[in-house]
Amino acid sequence: MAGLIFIVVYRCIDRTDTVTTIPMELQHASATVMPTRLTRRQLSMVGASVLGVSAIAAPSLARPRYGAGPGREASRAFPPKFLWGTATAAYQIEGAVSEDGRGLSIWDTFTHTPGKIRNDDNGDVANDHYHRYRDDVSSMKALGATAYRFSISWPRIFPQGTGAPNPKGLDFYDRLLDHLLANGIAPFPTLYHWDLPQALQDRGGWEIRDTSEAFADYAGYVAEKLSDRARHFFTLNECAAFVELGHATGIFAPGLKLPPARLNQVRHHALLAHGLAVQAIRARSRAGTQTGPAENVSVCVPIIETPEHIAAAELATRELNAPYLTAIMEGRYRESFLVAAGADAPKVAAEDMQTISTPVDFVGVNVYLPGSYVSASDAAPGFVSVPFPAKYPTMNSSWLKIAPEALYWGPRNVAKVWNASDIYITENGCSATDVPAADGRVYDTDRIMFLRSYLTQLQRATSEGVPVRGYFHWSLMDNFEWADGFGTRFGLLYVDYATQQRTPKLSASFYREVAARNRLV
Ligand code: BGP
Repeated sequence: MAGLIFIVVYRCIDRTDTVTTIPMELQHASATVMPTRLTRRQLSMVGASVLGVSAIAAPSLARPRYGAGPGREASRAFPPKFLWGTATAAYQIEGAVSEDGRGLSIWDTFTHTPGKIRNDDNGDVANDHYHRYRDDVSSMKALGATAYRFSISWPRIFPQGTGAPNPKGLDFYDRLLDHLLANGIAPFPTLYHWDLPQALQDRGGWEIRDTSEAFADYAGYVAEKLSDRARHFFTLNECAAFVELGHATGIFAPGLKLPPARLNQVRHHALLAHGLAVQAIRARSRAGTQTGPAENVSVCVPIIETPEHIAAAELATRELNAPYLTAIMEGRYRESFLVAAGADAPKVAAEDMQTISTPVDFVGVNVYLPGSYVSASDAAPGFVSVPFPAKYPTMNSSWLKIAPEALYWGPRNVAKVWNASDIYITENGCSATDVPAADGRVYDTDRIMFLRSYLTQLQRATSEGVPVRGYFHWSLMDNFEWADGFGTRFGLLYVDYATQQRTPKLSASFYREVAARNRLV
Protein backbone atom coordinates (compact mmCIF):
# COMPACT_ATOMS: atom_id res chain seq x y z
CA MET A 1 0.00 0.00 0.00
CA ALA A 2 2.04 2.96 -1.24
CA GLY A 3 2.13 6.00 0.97
CA LEU A 4 0.67 4.17 3.90
CA ILE A 5 3.16 2.58 6.18
CA PHE A 6 1.93 0.43 8.99
CA ILE A 7 4.75 -0.90 11.07
CA VAL A 8 3.92 -4.54 11.33
CA VAL A 9 6.46 -6.66 13.14
CA TYR A 10 6.13 -10.38 13.00
CA ARG A 11 6.75 -12.02 16.30
CA CYS A 12 6.50 -15.67 17.04
CA ILE A 13 3.40 -16.60 18.94
CA ASP A 14 4.57 -16.83 22.48
CA ARG A 15 1.24 -16.96 24.21
CA THR A 16 0.02 -20.41 23.37
CA ASP A 17 0.78 -21.50 26.89
CA THR A 18 -2.34 -19.69 27.99
CA VAL A 19 -4.59 -21.67 25.68
CA THR A 20 -6.85 -23.95 27.64
CA THR A 21 -6.26 -27.46 26.48
CA ILE A 22 -8.64 -30.26 27.28
CA PRO A 23 -6.90 -33.60 27.79
CA MET A 24 -7.59 -36.00 24.93
CA GLU A 25 -9.44 -38.55 27.06
CA LEU A 26 -11.83 -35.85 28.37
CA GLN A 27 -12.48 -34.51 24.87
CA HIS A 28 -13.62 -37.95 23.84
CA ALA A 29 -15.65 -38.44 26.98
CA SER A 30 -17.59 -35.23 26.47
CA ALA A 31 -18.14 -35.75 22.77
CA THR A 32 -19.31 -39.30 22.68
CA VAL A 33 -22.49 -41.12 23.60
CA MET A 34 -21.28 -44.41 22.18
CA PRO A 35 -21.72 -47.60 24.13
CA THR A 36 -18.37 -48.55 25.53
CA ARG A 37 -18.20 -51.87 23.71
CA LEU A 38 -19.36 -52.26 20.13
CA THR A 39 -19.60 -55.38 18.07
CA ARG A 40 -18.19 -55.34 14.54
CA ARG A 41 -21.78 -55.32 13.27
CA GLN A 42 -22.66 -52.29 15.38
CA LEU A 43 -19.57 -50.51 14.15
CA SER A 44 -20.59 -51.06 10.55
CA MET A 45 -23.98 -49.56 11.41
CA VAL A 46 -22.27 -46.40 12.60
CA GLY A 47 -20.55 -46.22 9.26
CA ALA A 48 -23.86 -46.72 7.48
CA SER A 49 -25.59 -43.97 9.40
CA VAL A 50 -22.74 -41.56 8.67
CA LEU A 51 -23.13 -42.31 5.00
CA GLY A 52 -26.86 -41.74 5.21
CA VAL A 53 -27.59 -45.38 4.41
CA SER A 54 -30.54 -46.54 6.49
CA ALA A 55 -29.44 -48.90 9.20
CA ILE A 56 -31.08 -52.30 9.19
CA ALA A 57 -32.49 -52.91 12.69
CA ALA A 58 -29.73 -51.86 15.00
CA PRO A 59 -31.83 -50.92 18.01
CA SER A 60 -29.58 -48.53 19.86
CA LEU A 61 -27.72 -47.18 16.83
CA ALA A 62 -30.55 -46.86 14.31
CA ARG A 63 -31.15 -43.27 15.34
CA PRO A 64 -28.72 -41.25 13.26
CA ARG A 65 -26.16 -39.69 15.55
CA TYR A 66 -24.25 -37.69 12.98
CA GLY A 67 -26.74 -37.31 10.16
CA ALA A 68 -29.81 -35.15 9.68
CA GLY A 69 -32.26 -34.39 12.46
CA PRO A 70 -34.24 -31.48 13.80
CA GLY A 71 -31.52 -30.44 16.26
CA ARG A 72 -28.84 -30.42 13.62
CA GLU A 73 -31.03 -28.55 11.18
CA ALA A 74 -31.77 -25.85 13.72
CA SER A 75 -28.10 -25.57 14.57
CA ARG A 76 -27.27 -24.86 10.94
CA ALA A 77 -30.10 -22.37 10.33
CA PHE A 78 -29.81 -18.70 9.45
CA PRO A 79 -32.13 -16.15 11.06
CA PRO A 80 -35.69 -15.78 9.75
CA LYS A 81 -35.96 -13.30 6.84
CA PHE A 82 -32.27 -13.68 6.06
CA LEU A 83 -31.74 -12.48 2.48
CA TRP A 84 -30.05 -14.74 -0.05
CA GLY A 85 -28.82 -12.77 -3.01
CA THR A 86 -26.29 -12.55 -5.77
CA ALA A 87 -24.11 -9.62 -6.81
CA THR A 88 -22.92 -8.13 -10.09
CA ALA A 89 -21.62 -4.78 -11.34
CA ALA A 90 -22.62 -2.71 -14.36
CA TYR A 91 -19.40 -2.66 -16.37
CA GLN A 92 -18.79 -6.34 -15.68
CA ILE A 93 -22.06 -7.57 -17.20
CA GLU A 94 -24.09 -4.94 -19.03
CA GLY A 95 -22.28 -4.45 -22.35
CA ALA A 96 -24.19 -2.04 -24.62
CA VAL A 97 -21.56 0.57 -23.94
CA SER A 98 -22.67 2.88 -26.73
CA GLU A 99 -26.39 2.42 -26.43
CA ASP A 100 -29.12 4.81 -25.39
CA GLY A 101 -26.85 7.74 -24.77
CA ARG A 102 -24.41 6.14 -22.30
CA GLY A 103 -21.23 8.17 -21.87
CA LEU A 104 -17.72 6.79 -21.71
CA SER A 105 -16.32 5.55 -18.42
CA ILE A 106 -12.72 5.19 -17.31
CA TRP A 107 -13.06 1.43 -17.77
CA ASP A 108 -13.93 1.89 -21.47
CA THR A 109 -10.75 3.89 -21.89
CA PHE A 110 -8.63 1.54 -19.80
CA THR A 111 -9.77 -1.70 -21.41
CA HIS A 112 -9.14 -0.25 -24.86
CA THR A 113 -5.57 0.55 -23.94
CA PRO A 114 -3.55 -2.43 -25.19
CA GLY A 115 -1.84 -4.54 -22.55
CA LYS A 116 -3.92 -3.44 -19.57
CA ILE A 117 -6.29 -6.42 -19.39
CA ARG A 118 -5.54 -10.09 -19.75
CA ASN A 119 -6.14 -11.10 -23.35
CA ASP A 120 -7.07 -7.45 -24.05
CA ASP A 121 -10.65 -8.28 -23.11
CA ASN A 122 -13.15 -5.46 -22.61
CA GLY A 123 -16.72 -4.93 -21.43
CA ASP A 124 -18.15 -3.71 -24.76
CA VAL A 125 -20.49 -6.69 -24.86
CA ALA A 126 -19.65 -8.54 -21.63
CA ASN A 127 -22.69 -10.65 -20.68
CA ASP A 128 -25.04 -8.55 -22.80
CA HIS A 129 -27.11 -8.17 -19.64
CA TYR A 130 -28.49 -4.86 -20.93
CA HIS A 131 -30.55 -6.88 -23.40
CA ARG A 132 -30.85 -10.11 -21.43
CA TYR A 133 -31.75 -8.80 -18.01
CA ARG A 134 -35.10 -10.57 -18.03
CA ASP A 135 -33.45 -13.96 -18.51
CA ASP A 136 -30.93 -13.12 -15.82
CA VAL A 137 -33.70 -12.24 -13.38
CA SER A 138 -35.31 -15.59 -14.22
CA SER A 139 -32.02 -17.27 -13.33
CA MET A 140 -32.01 -15.49 -9.99
CA LYS A 141 -35.53 -16.62 -9.35
CA ALA A 142 -34.60 -20.19 -10.21
CA LEU A 143 -31.86 -19.95 -7.59
CA GLY A 144 -34.44 -18.93 -5.02
CA ALA A 145 -32.67 -15.61 -4.51
CA THR A 146 -34.63 -12.99 -2.62
CA ALA A 147 -32.31 -10.02 -3.23
CA TYR A 148 -30.03 -8.74 -5.96
CA ARG A 149 -27.09 -6.40 -5.62
CA PHE A 150 -26.19 -4.70 -8.90
CA SER A 151 -24.58 -1.40 -9.75
CA ILE A 152 -25.88 1.59 -11.61
CA SER A 153 -23.66 2.91 -14.35
CA TRP A 154 -23.03 6.58 -13.59
CA PRO A 155 -22.26 7.39 -17.27
CA ARG A 156 -25.62 5.95 -18.33
CA ILE A 157 -27.39 8.38 -16.01
CA PHE A 158 -25.09 11.37 -16.47
CA PRO A 159 -23.05 10.75 -19.62
CA GLN A 160 -20.74 13.65 -18.77
CA GLY A 161 -20.77 12.94 -15.05
CA THR A 162 -22.74 16.10 -14.29
CA GLY A 163 -25.25 18.27 -16.13
CA ALA A 164 -28.32 16.97 -17.86
CA PRO A 165 -29.43 13.44 -16.96
CA ASN A 166 -30.02 10.92 -19.73
CA PRO A 167 -33.58 9.61 -19.34
CA LYS A 168 -32.91 6.49 -21.39
CA GLY A 169 -30.18 5.50 -18.99
CA LEU A 170 -32.53 5.64 -16.05
CA ASP A 171 -35.17 3.76 -18.06
CA PHE A 172 -33.02 0.66 -18.09
CA TYR A 173 -32.85 0.55 -14.28
CA ASP A 174 -36.54 1.34 -14.07
CA ARG A 175 -37.28 -1.74 -16.15
CA LEU A 176 -34.82 -3.84 -14.16
CA LEU A 177 -36.35 -2.79 -10.84
CA ASP A 178 -39.87 -3.50 -12.01
CA HIS A 179 -38.87 -6.90 -13.26
CA LEU A 180 -37.03 -7.78 -10.06
CA LEU A 181 -39.98 -6.81 -7.91
CA ALA A 182 -42.39 -8.70 -10.14
CA ASN A 183 -40.25 -11.76 -9.40
CA GLY A 184 -40.10 -11.22 -5.66
CA ILE A 185 -36.46 -10.09 -5.62
CA ALA A 186 -35.49 -7.02 -3.58
CA PRO A 187 -33.20 -4.62 -5.47
CA PHE A 188 -30.03 -3.43 -3.69
CA PRO A 189 -28.33 -0.97 -6.07
CA THR A 190 -24.73 0.15 -5.68
CA LEU A 191 -24.15 3.67 -6.94
CA TYR A 192 -20.48 3.36 -7.79
CA HIS A 193 -18.77 0.17 -8.84
CA TRP A 194 -15.76 1.86 -10.39
CA ASP A 195 -17.05 3.16 -13.74
CA LEU A 196 -16.31 6.85 -13.28
CA PRO A 197 -17.48 8.97 -16.23
CA GLN A 198 -14.41 9.65 -18.37
CA ALA A 199 -15.42 13.32 -18.59
CA LEU A 200 -14.84 13.62 -14.84
CA GLN A 201 -11.51 11.84 -15.05
CA ASP A 202 -10.48 14.36 -17.69
CA ARG A 203 -11.17 17.11 -15.17
CA GLY A 204 -9.08 15.47 -12.43
CA GLY A 205 -11.09 12.42 -11.36
CA TRP A 206 -10.89 11.49 -7.70
CA GLU A 207 -7.97 13.85 -7.20
CA ILE A 208 -10.38 16.76 -7.07
CA ARG A 209 -13.11 17.55 -4.63
CA ASP A 210 -15.61 18.35 -7.38
CA THR A 211 -15.83 14.64 -8.17
CA SER A 212 -17.06 13.87 -4.66
CA GLU A 213 -19.72 16.54 -5.04
CA ALA A 214 -20.70 15.31 -8.50
CA PHE A 215 -21.10 11.82 -7.07
CA ALA A 216 -23.43 13.08 -4.37
CA ASP A 217 -25.57 14.89 -6.94
CA TYR A 218 -25.81 11.76 -9.05
CA ALA A 219 -26.54 9.59 -5.98
CA GLY A 220 -29.29 11.93 -4.79
CA TYR A 221 -30.85 12.02 -8.25
CA VAL A 222 -30.92 8.23 -8.56
CA ALA A 223 -32.28 7.76 -5.05
CA GLU A 224 -35.02 10.28 -5.75
CA LYS A 225 -36.05 8.39 -8.88
CA LEU A 226 -35.69 4.81 -7.66
CA SER A 227 -36.32 4.80 -3.92
CA ASP A 228 -40.01 4.12 -4.48
CA ARG A 229 -38.85 0.58 -5.30
CA ALA A 230 -35.26 0.19 -4.11
CA ARG A 231 -35.12 0.61 -0.35
CA HIS A 232 -31.37 0.07 0.15
CA PHE A 233 -28.57 1.90 -1.64
CA PHE A 234 -24.87 1.13 -1.36
CA THR A 235 -22.70 4.19 -1.95
CA LEU A 236 -19.22 3.16 -3.13
CA ASN A 237 -18.01 -0.35 -3.79
CA GLU A 238 -14.64 -1.08 -2.21
CA CYS A 239 -12.94 2.31 -1.79
CA ALA A 240 -9.83 0.40 -0.80
CA ALA A 241 -9.76 -1.44 -4.13
CA PHE A 242 -10.52 1.27 -6.66
CA VAL A 243 -8.33 3.81 -4.90
CA GLU A 244 -5.29 1.61 -4.37
CA LEU A 245 -5.45 -0.46 -7.55
CA GLY A 246 -6.50 2.45 -9.74
CA HIS A 247 -4.30 5.17 -8.27
CA ALA A 248 -1.34 3.49 -6.54
CA THR A 249 -0.47 0.33 -8.45
CA GLY A 250 -2.23 1.32 -11.67
CA ILE A 251 -3.56 -2.14 -12.48
CA PHE A 252 -7.16 -0.86 -12.52
CA ALA A 253 -8.62 2.16 -14.31
CA PRO A 254 -7.60 4.92 -14.52
CA GLY A 255 -4.18 3.25 -14.32
CA LEU A 256 -2.39 5.89 -12.23
CA LYS A 257 0.61 5.56 -9.94
CA LEU A 258 0.30 8.65 -7.83
CA PRO A 259 2.82 9.90 -5.30
CA PRO A 260 1.75 9.67 -1.62
CA ALA A 261 0.23 13.14 -1.11
CA ARG A 262 -1.96 12.89 -4.21
CA LEU A 263 -2.89 9.33 -3.34
CA ASN A 264 -4.00 10.36 0.12
CA GLN A 265 -6.14 13.07 -1.41
CA VAL A 266 -7.83 10.49 -3.62
CA ARG A 267 -8.50 8.37 -0.54
CA HIS A 268 -10.01 11.36 1.21
CA HIS A 269 -12.19 12.33 -1.74
CA ALA A 270 -13.55 8.79 -1.97
CA LEU A 271 -14.60 8.97 1.69
CA LEU A 272 -16.03 12.42 1.17
CA ALA A 273 -18.03 11.16 -1.81
CA HIS A 274 -19.47 8.43 0.40
CA GLY A 275 -20.47 10.88 3.17
CA LEU A 276 -21.93 13.48 0.81
CA ALA A 277 -23.86 10.74 -0.96
CA VAL A 278 -25.33 9.44 2.30
CA GLN A 279 -26.59 12.96 2.97
CA ALA A 280 -27.92 13.45 -0.56
CA ILE A 281 -29.71 10.10 -0.52
CA ARG A 282 -31.29 10.95 2.84
CA ALA A 283 -32.37 14.36 1.58
CA ARG A 284 -33.90 13.21 -1.68
CA SER A 285 -35.22 9.67 -1.22
CA ARG A 286 -38.48 8.34 0.14
CA ALA A 287 -38.74 8.07 3.91
CA GLY A 288 -37.19 4.90 5.26
CA THR A 289 -34.64 4.47 2.49
CA GLN A 290 -31.47 2.93 3.90
CA THR A 291 -27.91 3.55 2.83
CA GLY A 292 -24.36 2.54 3.66
CA PRO A 293 -21.02 1.57 2.10
CA ALA A 294 -19.92 -1.74 0.58
CA GLU A 295 -16.32 -1.95 1.68
CA ASN A 296 -13.72 -4.67 1.38
CA VAL A 297 -12.88 -4.42 5.02
CA SER A 298 -9.47 -5.72 5.95
CA VAL A 299 -10.57 -8.71 8.03
CA CYS A 300 -8.39 -9.37 11.06
CA VAL A 301 -8.51 -12.98 12.22
CA PRO A 302 -7.12 -13.82 15.67
CA ILE A 303 -4.38 -16.34 15.26
CA ILE A 304 -5.85 -18.42 18.09
CA GLU A 305 -9.30 -17.72 19.51
CA THR A 306 -8.26 -16.64 22.99
CA PRO A 307 -9.27 -13.33 24.59
CA GLU A 308 -5.89 -11.66 24.08
CA HIS A 309 -5.65 -12.46 20.37
CA ILE A 310 -9.31 -11.57 19.85
CA ALA A 311 -8.72 -8.18 21.48
CA ALA A 312 -5.63 -7.73 19.29
CA ALA A 313 -7.71 -8.51 16.19
CA GLU A 314 -10.24 -5.85 17.19
CA LEU A 315 -7.50 -3.29 17.61
CA ALA A 316 -5.94 -4.35 14.31
CA THR A 317 -9.34 -3.96 12.62
CA ARG A 318 -9.32 -0.27 13.50
CA GLU A 319 -5.69 0.18 12.45
CA LEU A 320 -5.66 -1.75 9.19
CA ASN A 321 -8.83 -0.03 7.98
CA ALA A 322 -7.62 3.41 9.07
CA PRO A 323 -7.89 5.21 5.71
CA TYR A 324 -11.32 3.75 4.91
CA LEU A 325 -13.96 2.12 7.09
CA THR A 326 -12.41 3.29 10.34
CA ALA A 327 -12.61 6.91 9.19
CA ILE A 328 -16.21 6.42 8.06
CA MET A 329 -17.26 4.80 11.34
CA GLU A 330 -15.22 6.95 13.72
CA GLY A 331 -15.13 10.33 11.98
CA ARG A 332 -11.39 10.76 12.29
CA TYR A 333 -8.18 9.49 10.83
CA ARG A 334 -6.21 7.41 13.25
CA GLU A 335 -3.07 8.91 14.64
CA SER A 336 -0.96 6.07 13.24
CA PHE A 337 -2.22 6.82 9.74
CA LEU A 338 -1.54 10.54 10.05
CA VAL A 339 1.91 9.99 11.53
CA ALA A 340 2.82 7.53 8.77
CA ALA A 341 1.57 9.98 6.12
CA GLY A 342 3.43 12.93 7.66
CA ALA A 343 3.54 15.86 5.25
CA ASP A 344 1.64 13.78 2.71
CA ALA A 345 -1.48 13.53 4.90
CA PRO A 346 -4.74 14.39 3.17
CA LYS A 347 -5.94 17.99 3.20
CA VAL A 348 -9.11 17.93 5.21
CA ALA A 349 -11.54 20.86 4.98
CA ALA A 350 -13.63 21.93 7.96
CA GLU A 351 -16.48 19.50 8.64
CA ASP A 352 -15.21 16.91 6.15
CA MET A 353 -14.83 14.30 8.86
CA GLN A 354 -18.34 14.95 10.12
CA THR A 355 -19.64 14.52 6.59
CA ILE A 356 -17.62 11.34 6.08
CA SER A 357 -18.99 9.86 9.29
CA THR A 358 -22.63 10.74 8.67
CA PRO A 359 -24.37 7.80 10.38
CA VAL A 360 -25.12 4.93 8.03
CA ASP A 361 -28.04 2.52 8.22
CA PHE A 362 -25.93 -0.54 7.57
CA VAL A 363 -22.42 -1.62 6.72
CA GLY A 364 -21.86 -3.75 3.64
CA VAL A 365 -18.72 -5.87 3.73
CA ASN A 366 -17.11 -7.74 0.86
CA VAL A 367 -15.27 -10.69 2.37
CA TYR A 368 -12.99 -13.00 0.43
CA LEU A 369 -9.93 -13.53 2.62
CA PRO A 370 -8.34 -12.18 5.78
CA GLY A 371 -6.47 -8.93 5.54
CA SER A 372 -4.30 -10.41 8.23
CA TYR A 373 -3.96 -13.11 10.84
CA VAL A 374 -3.30 -11.24 14.05
CA SER A 375 -1.43 -12.08 17.22
CA ALA A 376 -1.40 -10.12 20.47
CA SER A 377 1.75 -8.26 21.33
CA ASP A 378 3.04 -6.51 24.44
CA ALA A 379 4.78 -3.99 22.22
CA ALA A 380 3.00 -1.08 20.53
CA PRO A 381 0.62 -1.05 18.74
CA GLY A 382 -0.54 -4.14 20.68
CA PHE A 383 -0.73 -6.60 17.81
CA VAL A 384 1.37 -8.11 15.07
CA SER A 385 0.29 -9.30 11.65
CA VAL A 386 1.37 -12.87 11.10
CA PRO A 387 2.53 -13.41 7.51
CA PHE A 388 0.94 -16.02 5.29
CA PRO A 389 3.15 -19.04 4.65
CA ALA A 390 4.46 -19.28 1.09
CA LYS A 391 2.28 -22.24 0.16
CA TYR A 392 -0.90 -21.01 1.82
CA PRO A 393 -3.79 -22.59 -0.15
CA THR A 394 -5.66 -20.41 -2.61
CA MET A 395 -8.57 -20.75 -4.98
CA ASN A 396 -8.04 -20.25 -8.69
CA SER A 397 -7.16 -16.58 -8.24
CA SER A 398 -3.75 -16.47 -6.60
CA TRP A 399 -4.88 -13.66 -4.26
CA LEU A 400 -7.83 -15.63 -2.96
CA LYS A 401 -6.45 -17.32 0.12
CA ILE A 402 -8.86 -19.86 1.55
CA ALA A 403 -9.78 -18.77 5.07
CA PRO A 404 -13.43 -19.52 5.85
CA GLU A 405 -13.18 -17.93 9.29
CA ALA A 406 -12.86 -14.55 7.56
CA LEU A 407 -16.61 -14.73 7.07
CA TYR A 408 -17.05 -15.01 10.83
CA TRP A 409 -14.49 -12.45 11.97
CA GLY A 410 -15.27 -9.91 9.24
CA PRO A 411 -18.86 -9.15 10.30
CA ARG A 412 -18.19 -10.00 13.95
CA ASN A 413 -15.43 -7.40 14.23
CA VAL A 414 -17.47 -4.75 12.42
CA ALA A 415 -20.35 -5.37 14.83
CA LYS A 416 -18.12 -5.46 17.90
CA VAL A 417 -15.73 -2.62 17.09
CA TRP A 418 -18.22 -0.15 15.59
CA ASN A 419 -21.48 -1.37 17.01
CA ALA A 420 -23.01 -1.75 13.53
CA SER A 421 -26.69 -2.57 13.84
CA ASP A 422 -27.13 -4.08 10.38
CA ILE A 423 -24.54 -5.78 8.24
CA TYR A 424 -24.76 -7.22 4.75
CA ILE A 425 -22.21 -9.52 3.20
CA THR A 426 -22.15 -7.63 -0.06
CA GLU A 427 -19.71 -9.98 -1.77
CA ASN A 428 -18.22 -13.40 -1.13
CA GLY A 429 -17.36 -16.12 -3.59
CA CYS A 430 -14.46 -17.62 -5.48
CA SER A 431 -12.91 -18.25 -8.83
CA ALA A 432 -12.56 -21.86 -9.91
CA THR A 433 -11.33 -23.79 -12.93
CA ASP A 434 -14.79 -24.18 -14.41
CA VAL A 435 -14.83 -26.28 -17.55
CA PRO A 436 -17.98 -27.95 -18.86
CA ALA A 437 -17.80 -31.75 -18.70
CA ALA A 438 -18.77 -34.01 -21.60
CA ASP A 439 -22.39 -33.82 -20.50
CA GLY A 440 -22.28 -30.03 -20.61
CA ARG A 441 -22.48 -29.57 -16.83
CA VAL A 442 -19.92 -27.79 -14.68
CA TYR A 443 -19.05 -29.84 -11.58
CA ASP A 444 -17.52 -27.11 -9.46
CA THR A 445 -17.14 -29.11 -6.28
CA ASP A 446 -14.30 -26.77 -5.31
CA ARG A 447 -16.69 -23.80 -5.24
CA ILE A 448 -19.15 -25.82 -3.16
CA MET A 449 -16.34 -26.65 -0.73
CA PHE A 450 -15.50 -22.95 -0.53
CA LEU A 451 -19.10 -21.89 -0.04
CA ARG A 452 -19.99 -24.51 2.51
CA SER A 453 -16.89 -23.70 4.54
CA TYR A 454 -17.43 -19.95 4.44
CA LEU A 455 -21.17 -20.12 5.06
CA THR A 456 -20.57 -22.36 8.06
CA GLN A 457 -18.59 -19.50 9.56
CA LEU A 458 -21.28 -16.98 8.62
CA GLN A 459 -23.88 -19.17 10.31
CA ARG A 460 -21.67 -19.24 13.36
CA ALA A 461 -21.76 -15.43 13.36
CA THR A 462 -25.53 -15.12 12.98
CA SER A 463 -26.16 -17.81 15.59
CA GLU A 464 -24.14 -15.70 18.04
CA GLY A 465 -26.27 -12.67 17.24
CA VAL A 466 -23.96 -10.82 14.85
CA PRO A 467 -26.55 -8.72 12.98
CA VAL A 468 -25.94 -9.95 9.43
CA ARG A 469 -29.15 -9.47 7.44
CA GLY A 470 -28.21 -10.97 4.11
CA TYR A 471 -25.57 -12.52 1.89
CA PHE A 472 -24.82 -11.61 -1.74
CA HIS A 473 -22.82 -14.17 -3.61
CA TRP A 474 -20.19 -12.91 -6.03
CA SER A 475 -21.30 -13.56 -8.60
CA LEU A 476 -24.58 -14.48 -10.21
CA MET A 477 -22.70 -15.44 -13.37
CA ASP A 478 -19.22 -15.46 -14.85
CA ASN A 479 -18.38 -11.98 -16.06
CA PHE A 480 -15.67 -9.48 -16.98
CA GLU A 481 -13.37 -9.75 -13.97
CA TRP A 482 -11.52 -6.46 -14.39
CA ALA A 483 -7.79 -6.91 -15.07
CA ASP A 484 -8.36 -10.68 -15.35
CA GLY A 485 -10.84 -10.26 -18.19
CA PHE A 486 -13.16 -13.16 -18.95
CA GLY A 487 -10.59 -15.83 -18.08
CA THR A 488 -11.46 -15.85 -14.39
CA ARG A 489 -14.84 -17.28 -13.52
CA PHE A 490 -16.69 -16.47 -10.30
CA GLY A 491 -20.28 -17.28 -11.28
CA LEU A 492 -22.93 -19.67 -10.09
CA LEU A 493 -23.91 -19.71 -13.76
CA TYR A 494 -21.38 -20.64 -16.41
CA VAL A 495 -21.38 -18.20 -19.33
CA ASP A 496 -20.42 -19.23 -22.83
CA TYR A 497 -19.38 -15.83 -24.17
CA ALA A 498 -19.65 -16.93 -27.82
CA THR A 499 -23.34 -17.76 -27.49
CA GLN A 500 -24.19 -15.89 -24.26
CA GLN A 501 -25.73 -19.09 -22.99
CA ARG A 502 -25.89 -19.35 -19.20
CA THR A 503 -25.66 -22.80 -17.60
CA PRO A 504 -26.15 -23.26 -13.84
CA LYS A 505 -23.11 -24.91 -12.28
CA LEU A 506 -23.35 -27.55 -9.58
CA SER A 507 -22.75 -24.73 -7.07
CA ALA A 508 -26.03 -23.15 -8.23
CA SER A 509 -27.83 -26.30 -7.03
CA PHE A 510 -26.01 -26.04 -3.71
CA TYR A 511 -26.90 -22.37 -3.36
CA ARG A 512 -30.54 -23.01 -4.22
CA GLU A 513 -30.80 -25.63 -1.45
CA VAL A 514 -29.22 -23.29 1.09
CA ALA A 515 -31.53 -20.42 0.14
CA ALA A 516 -34.67 -22.58 0.06
CA ARG A 517 -34.00 -24.11 3.49
CA ASN A 518 -32.38 -21.00 4.96
CA ARG A 519 -29.70 -23.20 6.42
CA LEU A 520 -26.54 -24.98 5.50
CA VAL A 521 -26.79 -28.18 3.52
C1 BGP B 1 -14.27 -7.52 -5.88
C2 BGP B 1 -15.06 -6.64 -6.82
C3 BGP B 1 -15.90 -7.41 -7.78
C4 BGP B 1 -15.23 -8.65 -8.33
C5 BGP B 1 -14.46 -9.45 -7.29
C6 BGP B 1 -13.54 -10.49 -7.88
O1 BGP B 1 -13.21 -6.81 -5.36
O2 BGP B 1 -15.90 -5.78 -6.09
O3 BGP B 1 -16.31 -6.51 -8.77
O4 BGP B 1 -14.54 -8.36 -9.44
O5 BGP B 1 -13.67 -8.62 -6.48
O6 BGP B 1 -12.25 -9.96 -8.07
P1 BGP B 1 -11.41 -9.97 -9.40
O7 BGP B 1 -12.33 -9.62 -10.51
O8 BGP B 1 -10.35 -8.94 -9.24
O9 BGP B 1 -10.86 -11.34 -9.50
